[in-house]
Amino acid sequence: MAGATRTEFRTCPFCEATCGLAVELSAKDEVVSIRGDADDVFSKGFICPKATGLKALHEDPDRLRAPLVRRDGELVEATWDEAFEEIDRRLSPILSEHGRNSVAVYLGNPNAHNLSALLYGPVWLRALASRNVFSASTVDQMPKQVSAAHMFGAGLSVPVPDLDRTMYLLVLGANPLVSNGSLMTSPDSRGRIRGIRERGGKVVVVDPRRTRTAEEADEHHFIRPGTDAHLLMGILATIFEEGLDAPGALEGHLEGLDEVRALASALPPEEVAPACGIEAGEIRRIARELAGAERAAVYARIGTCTQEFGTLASWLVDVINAVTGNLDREGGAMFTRAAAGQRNSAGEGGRGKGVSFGRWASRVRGAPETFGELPVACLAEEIETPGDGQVRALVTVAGNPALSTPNSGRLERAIESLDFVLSIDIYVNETSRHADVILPGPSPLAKPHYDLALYQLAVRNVANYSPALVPDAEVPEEWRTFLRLTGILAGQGPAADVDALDDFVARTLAGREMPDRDVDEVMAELEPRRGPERLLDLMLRAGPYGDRFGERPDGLSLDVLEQSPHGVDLGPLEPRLPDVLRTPSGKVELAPEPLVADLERLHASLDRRRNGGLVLVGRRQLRSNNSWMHNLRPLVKGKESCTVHVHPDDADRLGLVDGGRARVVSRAGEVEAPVEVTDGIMPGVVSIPHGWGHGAPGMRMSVAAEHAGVNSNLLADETEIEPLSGNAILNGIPVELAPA
Ligand SMILES: Nc1nc2c(c(=O)[nH]1)N[C@H]1C(S)=C(S)[C@@H](COP(=O)(O)OP(=O)(O)OC[C@H]3O[C@@H](n4cnc5c(=O)[nH]c(N)nc54)[C@H](O)[C@@H]3O)O[C@H]1N2
Ligand SMILES: Nc1nc2c(c(=O)[nH]1)N[C@H]1C(S)=C(S)[C@@H](COP(=O)(O)OP(=O)(O)OC[C@H]3O[C@@H](n4cnc5c(=O)[nH]c(N)nc54)[C@H](O)[C@@H]3O)O[C@H]1N2
Ligand code: SF4
Ligand SMILES: [Mo]
Repeated sequence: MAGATRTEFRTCPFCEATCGLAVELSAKDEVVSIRGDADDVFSKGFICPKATGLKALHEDPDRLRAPLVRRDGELVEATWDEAFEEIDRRLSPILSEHGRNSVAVYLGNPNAHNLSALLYGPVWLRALASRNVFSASTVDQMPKQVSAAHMFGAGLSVPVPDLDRTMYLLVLGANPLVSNGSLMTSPDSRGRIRGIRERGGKVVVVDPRRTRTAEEADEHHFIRPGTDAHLLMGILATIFEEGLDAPGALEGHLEGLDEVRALASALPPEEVAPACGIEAGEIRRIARELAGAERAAVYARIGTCTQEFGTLASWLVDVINAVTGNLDREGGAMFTRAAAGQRNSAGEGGRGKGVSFGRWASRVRGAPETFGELPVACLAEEIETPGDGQVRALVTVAGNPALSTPNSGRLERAIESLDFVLSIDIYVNETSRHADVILPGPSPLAKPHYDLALYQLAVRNVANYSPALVPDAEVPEEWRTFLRLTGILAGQGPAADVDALDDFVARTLAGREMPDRDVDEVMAELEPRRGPERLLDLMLRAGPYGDRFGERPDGLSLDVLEQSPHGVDLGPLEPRLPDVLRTPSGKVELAPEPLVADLERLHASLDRRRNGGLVLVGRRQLRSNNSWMHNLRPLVKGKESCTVHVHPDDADRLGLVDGGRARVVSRAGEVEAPVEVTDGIMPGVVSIPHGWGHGAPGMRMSVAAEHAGVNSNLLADETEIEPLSGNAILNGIPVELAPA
């Protein structure tokens, strides 16, 4: 193809790493190539194989370009007006007859990467006012948010390891070389982790699988799934017992140090070792090396969250960081200071109201609310169980709960029984095939991008904005869709005045972000921007680096970011205590009462008999992203990857052979998958990746159907949740295997 091309720069929207891309476009706006942006201030040219999937996604003929409405049982194309009329016709009577809670919501992972959804999602949710809000958070990081809220007073006040300066990194239940980092925005995690070793530091990985990250580390320990809290208690106990605790300057900011010292003394390494499968002597050595390191950080992620003791494990990570003096210290675990939208930078710093949980509970199981949402493991029963408040309709936004949530077989059957389903989604997939109306969003290249959420967790303070690159004449940006939905939910009908609603949203935010300034004046300064760009400009300018509308002329604004296509580097992380705190005490709460109370469960688990049964864990794959990128041919080509990993000893015992097939059975369900025998997994543990199991009738994902795989969440048990966070237990599921 001859002809002139141009190169535009933008942030990859697919995962938390926020890599800079150089997108080469033809004169006709076709994507010619996608490479890493070598000048990106944060990623410096790094990308992973998923980035090139952006071209395939942009061009994917299966990606929806028009709304679909179910007519006579078939999903058929409709105009946007027809689709909104249908939503009003079907949804409004359910709301008026059965009340707000009769409509449930499920928000999926891509919402976290979507500027429209981050800014306008709360608007339509407020208009809906249902208590039945569910999201991917309760199959993911909710335990970490709950522990962070208890300790630091806000749910996104999650300390991140200062990867570029630490000298000792202990990683539990995370595989950043494949996932590219989570609750740790860190493009090129591999390079940054290698950097630790190159400067003479040490990396230790704790995982029931020998992952790519483990292979890059100095040391790897297999751990029995679900026992990270046990291990961390053993480490903490050693630190206190051997007098290695050294909070130093931090001590004045800590509350509850003596209490955690006493609690830890009951769980020394010798007590917890049999549960974890890691020897007591090794636990002690890890504790000594961690405490002895000049600068160290403990980092834990999804393997420690989606398990039986997720909130305890999440808490103990930060307790250890604190008592070793590594919390809020260079090279330790630090708080990012984001340029926009950060709760812990807003208003008066140093103390606050904290967060309260359990303000309401789920109707059937009585599971407490966290941050305004209920555990998605409860969704099926809320649909199935008759009575006042029964869920009769569902709105999914960028989510695929039919694959991604526990006992998804039961959930899918429940979804089929609903009176109305609206999916705001770009595919007809396992979930949206049950919808009555599907509203698509545009290609990622046709919308502006700014990582409002993920920059709050970055290992460096950065800001990078990408404008829409190629206009999409057919598909409106999602914020317009959300505001039209808001109109319906507010009883204004299907033809709401989107611009008037947007003005209202912007004025409200202006009042909140710039409380001391006249709203009309602030609004005038934001002219002529509209939609997410107006709100983002406002948040950037009001934020900690902002121009404050003239008060700080050199400060940040969207104008500045527009002139910086490779991003703006705001420097390395800096200590933020006590300003970052929003706890009522104004201290870091080391021993919050609900967490202390949950230790009883941990103690009780020590007596549990381990009778040689197998347990299932998941795993992420480099060229896959949860359930939704399997329709992109460049990412799925090659050998089938949805296999069950089995240790050779277990394979021998069970008569399983490499390349053969196994039937995997749990309380919730069963699947049959190809076997891969590998000593990269702990004996007694098997692993199946999640997000597979495609090809169901009615789906319109032709490539994914050719690479179907199996749905591991048919095996996960929806009846067991972690009590403090409501998080699903997706790792450590008891299973039985037999040759198929
Ligand atoms: N067993 C097991 N289960 C797991 C996990 C695990 O480790 N093990 N991990 C869990 C985790 S961490 C997560 S985050 C969840 C993810 O689970 P979900 O969030 O439920 O699902 P995804 O697979 O991310 O699906 C994303 C959906 O968004 C749609 N989509 C993509 N881009 C856009 C867009 O720009 N606009 C709109 N409107 N739609 C879009 C896709 O078509 C797809 O339907 O899965 C969880 N489930
Ligand atoms: N390529 C790719 N990247 C992704 C995604 C993807 O699907 N594909 N998904 C994105 C999403 S939504 C998220 S949330 C992040 C998650 O990012 P990570 O948290 O890094 O996720 P995983 O790679 O699944 O790593 C979890 C590890 O925990 C281990 N594990 C399981 N159970 C236990 C346990 O009980 N204890 C311990 N210590 N370890 C355990 C597993 O073996 C696995 O290696 O990744 C994001 N990035
Ligand atoms: S690591 Fe994540 S952000 Fe970076 S290129 Fe890959 S998918 Fe995109
Ligand atoms: Mo996730």
